[in-house]
Amino acid sequence: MTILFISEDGDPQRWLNAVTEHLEHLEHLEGFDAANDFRIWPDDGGNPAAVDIALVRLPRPGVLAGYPNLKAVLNLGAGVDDLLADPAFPRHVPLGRMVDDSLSGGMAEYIVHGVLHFYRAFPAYARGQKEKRWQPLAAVPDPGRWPVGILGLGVMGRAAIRALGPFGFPLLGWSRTAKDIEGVEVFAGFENLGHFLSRSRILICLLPLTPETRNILDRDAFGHLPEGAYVINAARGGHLVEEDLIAALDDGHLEGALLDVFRSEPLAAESPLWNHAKVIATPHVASISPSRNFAAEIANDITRVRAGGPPRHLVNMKSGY
Ligand code: NDP
Ligand code: OXD
Repeated sequence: MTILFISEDGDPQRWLNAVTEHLEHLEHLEGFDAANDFRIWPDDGGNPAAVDIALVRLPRPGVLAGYPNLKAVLNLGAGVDDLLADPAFPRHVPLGRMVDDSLSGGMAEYIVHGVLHFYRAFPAYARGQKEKRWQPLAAVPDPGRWPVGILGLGVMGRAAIRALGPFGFPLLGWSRTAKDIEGVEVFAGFENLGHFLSRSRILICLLPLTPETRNILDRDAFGHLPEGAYVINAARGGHLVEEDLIAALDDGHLEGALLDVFRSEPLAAESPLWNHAKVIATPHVASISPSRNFAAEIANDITRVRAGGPPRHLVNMKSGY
């Protein structure tokens, strides 16, 4: 039985280090011998039939289909859209994803930073500083007049909600299924999306990327947002129609955007988003992976899978998240 690490992430070594630095977690696994039972793709010496678990971070499309006896694929990240976009992905194999407190804690910090940045008018003060203009705003704004709408009420959305709770913003949430979350007005389904958007002064996207949610942040959605609204996208670049965002910022309907993810990453040098006066761009770092608990989480899942169970955070192949 062999664990295979496969990554074509921009920096696969970073991921490999995170796995191998903590091999002692794996060595606690019964019968696990790191020297023989852990392999790194591409590995032409090994027998593909011996591989029972694949640890993956952006594997090359088609690669996983070459391992006929997989008991699980464990994704070293939260989002699985890249994996499921591969037509050759072995859909009969249980797919687990990363969920842990340091990933969601990082996201919560990022979202709180973004919301406070816009609410406390930091973009205006940054412009003032450039122009050496001493111009305080008249008063601290009233958080009650800054409703924050969160698209996606899963692990990340709920972490953001918990972190935003103490600031007093009215909180709105949107998800596929109806739910009851204390202190949050929840809207469910596309039939209620327009109403949800029309109430959100700051819109935050924390949805998984699926065929239903692709391009959800488009001209139509921006049209529903109130005049002067802000957009934060920390989910996936495929949610956002970048030209529509730029148009809504340029015509003054939207006031600003904080973007962590892009349709193509790294963001191309010629992208107008780099220099747009109303855009803040960060390089996919809302949650910094690998997280602190990374290796322990993997070891936990490997133990479960080898005992015949599913990974702890199993992806639903039908819904795609
Ligand atoms: P979850 O699976 O825990 O939550 C997904 C949420 O989205 C659920 O509330 C779900 O609704 C909702 N949803 C899914 N499809 C729809 C739909 N069609 N209509 C309405 N709501 C929908 O995911 P996470 O919170 O863990 O992660 C979300 C995404 O965040 C990841 O997929 C990843 O792309 C991104 N991410 C980005 C990071 C970064 O560093 N920038 C780091 C980590 C994650 P319901 O509750 O009804 O099922
Ligand atoms: C992600 C992650 O899904 O880094 O973006 O975990």
